[in-house]
Amino acid sequence: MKPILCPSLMCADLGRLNEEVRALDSAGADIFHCDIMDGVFVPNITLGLPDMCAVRKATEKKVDCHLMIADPAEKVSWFTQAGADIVYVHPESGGDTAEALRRIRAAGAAPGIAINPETEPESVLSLLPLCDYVITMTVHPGFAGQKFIPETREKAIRLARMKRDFGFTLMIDGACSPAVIADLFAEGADGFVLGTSALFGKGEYAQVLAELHTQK
Ligand code: S6P
Ligand code: MG
Repeated sequence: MKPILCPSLMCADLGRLNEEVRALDSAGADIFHCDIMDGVFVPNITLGLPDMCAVRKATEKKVDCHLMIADPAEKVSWFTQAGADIVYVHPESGGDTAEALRRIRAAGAAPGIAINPETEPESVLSLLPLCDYVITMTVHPGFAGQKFIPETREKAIRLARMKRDFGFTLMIDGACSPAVIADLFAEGADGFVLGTSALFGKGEYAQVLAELHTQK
């Protein structure tokens, strides 16, 4: 089994988004990660719906939307209708998270939650049966280029053990360096969001992704 590698497109050259996605696709990327922010739930705004649509047009591979927006239940359909394969919502962002997850599934996409560094998995247990994917954030949501928060490692390992009971795919987002990927893949995480710590600015995409795919 190889780690699932998900380039974070907010870290790509957005002036050449179509070319970037096509280059990453042929270089071996597995899922394209779109960070959608509203400046309310997090103090930043990055990609929006038109960017996600442009990504969708550029690849046949899976596209995910990591929604960092307040009260997402009313808005998940914008992203499922635009062709997102996976939609993540934050239980910390308000509104009815279970309803958001049900709407994502009803629209034919895979539902997921993304949890903040401070959120304990035990506090979202009732949501886990509704999820195909879980992202555990290893930085505070909002910005690329942050430092890995060491306390999140133990939680990622705990979540990896919980996969047996709930059957979700576990993804790690935030400061995923090659060392973090090697460590947490060995501990049972399935996939990693790749930003400035492992992919962008690190050389040829094909070579970087091939090396990251080669984990024991
Ligand atoms: C942050 C966002 C992430 C970042 C990614 C950047 O809110 O959810 O997906 O884009 O973590 O990676 P890096 O390696 O620069 O931390
Ligand atoms: Mg993200």
